[in-house]
Amino acid sequence: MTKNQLVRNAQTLGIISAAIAVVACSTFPGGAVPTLKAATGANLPNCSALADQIKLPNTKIESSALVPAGTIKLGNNAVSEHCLVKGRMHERKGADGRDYAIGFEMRLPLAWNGRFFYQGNGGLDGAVVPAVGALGGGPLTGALMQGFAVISSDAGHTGPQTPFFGSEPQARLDYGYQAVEKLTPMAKQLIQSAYGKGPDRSYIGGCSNGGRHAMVAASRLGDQYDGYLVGAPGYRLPYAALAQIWGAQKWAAIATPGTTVKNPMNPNGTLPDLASAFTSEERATVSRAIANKCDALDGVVDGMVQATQACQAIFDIKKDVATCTGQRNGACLTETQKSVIAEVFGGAQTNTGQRIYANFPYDTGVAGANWGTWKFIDSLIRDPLAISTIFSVPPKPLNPLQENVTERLAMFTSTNDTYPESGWSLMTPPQESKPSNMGALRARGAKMVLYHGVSDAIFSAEDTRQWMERLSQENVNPGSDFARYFPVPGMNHCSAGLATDQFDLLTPLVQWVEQGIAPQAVVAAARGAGNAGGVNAELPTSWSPSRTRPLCAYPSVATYNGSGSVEDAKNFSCK
Ligand SMILES: [Ca+2]
Repeated sequence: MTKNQLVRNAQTLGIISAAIAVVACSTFPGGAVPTLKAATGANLPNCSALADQIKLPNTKIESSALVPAGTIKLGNNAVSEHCLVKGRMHERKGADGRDYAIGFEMRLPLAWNGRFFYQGNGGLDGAVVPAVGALGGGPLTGALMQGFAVISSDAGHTGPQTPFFGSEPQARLDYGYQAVEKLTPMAKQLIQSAYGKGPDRSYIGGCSNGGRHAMVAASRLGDQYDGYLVGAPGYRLPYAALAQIWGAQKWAAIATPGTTVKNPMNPNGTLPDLASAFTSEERATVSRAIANKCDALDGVVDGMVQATQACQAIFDIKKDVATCTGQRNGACLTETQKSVIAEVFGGAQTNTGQRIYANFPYDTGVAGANWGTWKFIDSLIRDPLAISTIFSVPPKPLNPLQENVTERLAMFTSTNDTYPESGWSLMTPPQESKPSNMGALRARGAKMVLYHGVSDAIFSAEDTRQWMERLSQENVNPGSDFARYFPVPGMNHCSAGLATDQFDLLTPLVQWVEQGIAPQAVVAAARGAGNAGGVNAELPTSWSPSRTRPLCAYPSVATYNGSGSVEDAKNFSCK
């Protein structure tokens, strides 16, 4: 079966599920969901004149210039000729005396498909990442290449202002959600001015903090976007970051005393070697133990554990990994290590038992380098900086290994005269724990597609799964007719790991919004030797370099059909 055939099969499944949803909708509140009218394209008549022509409130357009075809590539694929517009919104003097603005760029295809894509960027923002709307790990395609007009922004601060912008009251609000609120209507007006009509359909997407931006927009800007592509959403970012601090203290307690590693943020500095608590060899051992227990649950032993939920029910770190009888040798864990690992996977809690963040699923990608970097390095650098400057009221430095996480937790919901909005409020979607406010979005015909690496070490895939479950419990996703979640087994944070991490979930999202074709299975590829999007060097040599798998809408699982090559997605079905 070719990729197109698989997509067609998925479409058939989608039509069936859509039909079921229509039949069933009379029993659910809200009624049937509409399919929105498809976008129609237009051509860009002029690029260089735009900078002088476009006059928008609170906006300075700095330049507009043609970018020739092929100047930007994703993999071997050239982005066609387009117009690059650069500008700034809301230039101002900050309370800290620094100059702030919301820097942005828009890339406008000469042959436009009638759609707008807001590219949410990752990390702490602070950079206008090229507005190509790149999709999936090792991207081979993106929104710009597909004909969207794309915006990207720094979310209101520059790189040198990161993370200190977090103490400037307006800059932290812009980072949290207000930059998206301000840029969205501006971008639509700019598109109107450039093409002679505004976007017919609008989409927002990103991964990590970009996924958070999309998730927050679904809650705050439900009338502005028709499709939300939510990758590894750090939608409870302050809590995920605090869980990292809590975790660092757990690792530190069993790390080898006196060992250090280089501090990547400071060439002359060192950090405690938290990885000595759970070495890469030991993580590979745990990965193999998970595979030994769970690989066959999806019908084939292929080095991939697709049946994540079934695996959680049977994998037991204490029983399924050898216990060291003498010195640690990489192939076993001590009882103490097992206890700490179980505690970290079980999810961070305060010393009074209050849950700080979600648990993490056991999955083979625990062996990935990215997993270790997040747990053992970023927990000592990135997370403390973000917590101290952006999420806390008032801002207050912290030493990750000394911090009282219970006291810090209270600072996420506190306010004062300088910071009238709490860190929790500015970072998370309103009513994130009770997503019934998604009902209006659903009724309007908007759609959400979520994805998450099951072996993400910073934002837990379990947190995303639980959000989906809450949607169902509140009856705002009957028949999965509004939101669908695609876990990516083995994948670390947004890419990498023991995974097929190269995929395009935007195209199926557009088909769902504009054609009513609900996605059930989307083909993802491994990035083995020769992959144009960049090779994932951690893939086992036993895998074909071009292995493919369907990503399956939760709770269905990519299950082997019983015959045919295990390297080919066509021999798997979502069951
Ligand atoms: Ca398997």
